[in-house]
Amino acid sequence: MIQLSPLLLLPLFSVFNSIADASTEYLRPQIHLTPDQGWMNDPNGMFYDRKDKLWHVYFQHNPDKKSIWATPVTWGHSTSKDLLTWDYHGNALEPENDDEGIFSGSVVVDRNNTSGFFNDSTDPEQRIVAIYTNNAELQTQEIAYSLDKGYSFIKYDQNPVINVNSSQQRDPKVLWHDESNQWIMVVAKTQEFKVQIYGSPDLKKWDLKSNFTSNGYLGFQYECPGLFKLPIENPLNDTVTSKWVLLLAINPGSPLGGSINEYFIGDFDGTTFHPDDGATRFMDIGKDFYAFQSFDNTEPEDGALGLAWASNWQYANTVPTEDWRSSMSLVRNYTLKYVDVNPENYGLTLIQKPVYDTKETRLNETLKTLETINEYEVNDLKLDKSSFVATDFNTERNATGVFEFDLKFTQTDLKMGYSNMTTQFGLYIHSQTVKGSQETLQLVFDTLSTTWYIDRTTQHSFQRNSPVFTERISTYVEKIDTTDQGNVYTLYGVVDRNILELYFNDGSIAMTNTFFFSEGKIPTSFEVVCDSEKSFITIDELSVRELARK
Ligand code: KTE
Repeated sequence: MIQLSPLLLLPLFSVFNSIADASTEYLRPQIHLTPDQGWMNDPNGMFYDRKDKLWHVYFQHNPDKKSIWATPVTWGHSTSKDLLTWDYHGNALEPENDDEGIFSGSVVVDRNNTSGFFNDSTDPEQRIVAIYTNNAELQTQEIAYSLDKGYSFIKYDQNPVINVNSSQQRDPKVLWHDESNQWIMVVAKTQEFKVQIYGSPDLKKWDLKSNFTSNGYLGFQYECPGLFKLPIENPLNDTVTSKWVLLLAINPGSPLGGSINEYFIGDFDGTTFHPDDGATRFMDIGKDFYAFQSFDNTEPEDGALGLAWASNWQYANTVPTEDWRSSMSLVRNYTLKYVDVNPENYGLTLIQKPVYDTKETRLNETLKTLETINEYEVNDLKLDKSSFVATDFNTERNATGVFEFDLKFTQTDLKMGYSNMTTQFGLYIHSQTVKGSQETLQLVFDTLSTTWYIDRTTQHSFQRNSPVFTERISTYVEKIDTTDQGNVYTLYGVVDRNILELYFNDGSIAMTNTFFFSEGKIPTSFEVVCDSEKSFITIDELSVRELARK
């Protein structure tokens, strides 16, 4: 019996898929970054060009049509003015040999020319230096500089800048540390569970300062570390108004299966990161948020901006899109905030909110790239089984499959949680009807467990064949307020063709998951459902906006 290696099976598997759904462009998100063609994973080298007001994202890429992770791994490159629509520029960095990879890394703006790569012909705001892992026999850290604002790079002729004779040191994220007047690099010594912290005056000479070791949920290996200082939205006093956050990714081994990002809150002194406690905190408790990276060179006072790869190594190579695979999450703004973790604990947590042309920023002329083509609102509704709450959008015209929604509700009967009969209410996101069938993405609140879950079961053959594509994913959510009516919760969500991003309680819990309707179906309508004769939920506010790009 010929033993087929898993990698060999992949193309076979994807051939079956393509028979099932000839064109898969209907699954391509419209306001999330995707590769025009080919494979995408980790975001790399993200920076904001303040002079041209242009956002740059590089990403792990293989532009050929197989759309699976394979060498040569390159840095693909896209730019955006509005963080929603992206222009693809092909490869910005390529390995010397086709069986090698330019693995993950970061970019810094070296405005004071500490590297010596630049002269006056390059605007200080556009002195771009990339720091990345060269993956060959060994994994070594290299640097390259750009003289054309980041579209092409010249590799440093004394590379590598760090070589520890290992095949498992990768993913350097570099930042300027004002307080100690040096470049700081966090890089993963993956299977030793170390985030190594190096310092440098010039991006060329690096000294190992410390190791952040064996913290958090270990999984199989650490990957893609990060480090940034975040403002506290509601400081307890006027002395501690910001904290440092160290980020890392683990894959495989997430408690949800596959890949996940975690973070630690603490202090950084230019040498060592000191976590405030031993807790493991996950950045996003969905299955499709990995290898997060923050932008370099943004205005720090409002928080850090960043995004993650919206997929999971458990099934990234087999998701049913053919000419391209995967997307990034929306760009999110990151801050810290004290919240009621539970009735007896008031603690700091990461707050994340999508940064794009939302209803708040719609007045901001520079981000006028989205328009609301359909709007639905319902307020102060005591929901029960007899309620009929559904958008009445005209689905015959060309639906966009892109929505944002806001929900604020009060659980008015708290006793419901103590019976053995659970009661549920939820948002059903329906597709249009194709050949007599409609598909639904369910978002349900279960009173017995005071839990939100999504059910992303669809009719797509991919899901029948992918046992680890978990179909129900849940999270508990603490109430955000209590009134004399009951416990109050809020939820903001964005659904965009094949991705659902949920932000509970003003961004204190985030959950990102992809889903795959079949046969050309896209999200076109919302319905609020409830299974209880006796009302236990009041919909205080629900608004649904169908969005279109101008
Ligand atoms: C890739 O499977 C390996 O060889 C890792 O688990 C994936 O590694 C390579 O992707 C990451 C980074 O650590 C690498 O730099 C990059 C994380 O494409 O997704």
